[in-house]
Amino acid sequence: MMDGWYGSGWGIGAWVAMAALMLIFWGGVVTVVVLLVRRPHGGDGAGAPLPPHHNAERILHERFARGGNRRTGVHCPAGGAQAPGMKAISRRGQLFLGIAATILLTALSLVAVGLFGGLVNPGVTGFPARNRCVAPDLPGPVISVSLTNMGGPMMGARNGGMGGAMRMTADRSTLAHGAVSFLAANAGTLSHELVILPLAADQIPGTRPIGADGQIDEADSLGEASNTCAEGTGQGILPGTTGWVTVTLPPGRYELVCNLPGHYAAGMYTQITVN
Ligand SMILES: [Cu+2]
Repeated sequence: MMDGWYGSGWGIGAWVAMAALMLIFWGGVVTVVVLLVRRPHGGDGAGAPLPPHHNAERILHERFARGGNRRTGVHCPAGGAQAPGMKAISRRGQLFLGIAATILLTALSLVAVGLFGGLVNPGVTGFPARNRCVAPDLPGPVISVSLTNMGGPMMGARNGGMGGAMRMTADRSTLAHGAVSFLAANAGTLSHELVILPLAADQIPGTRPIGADGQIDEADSLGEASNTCAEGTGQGILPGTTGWVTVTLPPGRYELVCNLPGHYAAGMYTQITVN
């Protein structure tokens, strides 16, 4: 359900805006080309001297006029300005060709941007079709959790000092006890995960002691989503993809964390309350 646009670096609005800009751009290019090609064929322009860059074309036509007619059937009018074949395309035909060329160029540009973006930053900028995560129908209420980080790949490589650089946000903070599913979408540029830890009565989220390895103790984990495009435990949720997990939670407070080295310290935690 939450595949495709969710977690993609570009929203649908950005793609629509880019498509519109490309349409305008290519429309302009095609219009200019059509005008340049058509200009010498204007009805009363036949007598006007041709600009230097048309010399080659004129020579060609003079050659056709001298010896080409009998063999090729190509005919050039006295003005010598009409290209062979061009006269066969009507004004409406030119308009149609111009529109078709504009649409084709726009489509090719969008495909190129989508493929190029996907290659440069897999799963983040590419077309939604590249994001193959389609979560099955998950049991119970489904909490959508967003995993994000700002900045480049260096961010979070070391523990500490990056407070606020990473975020974990859930689309709700309270829910009823029982079976619940967490759907974690990685909208960042690094791998992330979602681990569910119980919070003691007086425990404040974000204050767990952090070890020398940049991680917190997750021995009492109730479940985790750290599998790319799959359920449960794995090697981390890759950028632009999702992972999910279903757990049964008794009433209480819980802390959702990302326990990849340095990420908890950088701010990847949030609290939920089960009633
Ligand atoms: Cu993380």
